[in-house]
Amino acid sequence: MKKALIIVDVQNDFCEGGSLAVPDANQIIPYINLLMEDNNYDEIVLSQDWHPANHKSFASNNGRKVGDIIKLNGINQFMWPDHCVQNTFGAEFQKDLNIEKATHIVQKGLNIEIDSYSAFQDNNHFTKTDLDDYLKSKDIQLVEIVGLALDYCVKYTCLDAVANGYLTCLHFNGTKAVNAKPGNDKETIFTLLQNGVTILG
Ligand code: VGL
Ligand code: ZN
Repeated sequence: MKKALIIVDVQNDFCEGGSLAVPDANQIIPYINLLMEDNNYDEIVLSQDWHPANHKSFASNNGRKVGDIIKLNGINQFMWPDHCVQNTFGAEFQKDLNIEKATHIVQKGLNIEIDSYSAFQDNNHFTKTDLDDYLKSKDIQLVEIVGLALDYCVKYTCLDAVANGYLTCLHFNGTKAVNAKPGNDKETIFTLLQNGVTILG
């Protein structure tokens, strides 16, 4: 059975010092590097949040405060700080992540009207990225998922991986949540388990 590692959004803005820093994000990087050394993944995919500067998920582009929730094309949209703007340092992969073995990059969040947490599709389910077609073309049946942030992009990437028919595993040591409220990790893991995701150490 062919297997892929999907590394979600390990980019400067989500890491230490970034504009949307995930607490302890940098701790997962050595773990992810070891996974790539120790396993013979058939494919290693990097997802990259890649927003235009005028993206409507940014509070600054709506005259809102970070943390507000607005309706965007009929669905709730959390207002984020500006982050992962195309061709900026914040959007680059964190330098300690070993990206040499990556075989494919999926960029998401390019449409200013719709956010995209999942690496497979946008939040409105209007447009798919090329990730599913890519993995199917390579005969991948099992995906292991790591990256940032557990409660947003990692969660929705895991759920879509199951929905698209992959045996789906999340490495708990390879992910961190942006919302550090007590019980948040447990709640996310519970949802993932209920939906058929296997949680690994
Ligand atoms: C993410 C919020 C906004 C993520 C991306 O990678 O989890 N979170 N954009
Ligand atoms: Zn984003």
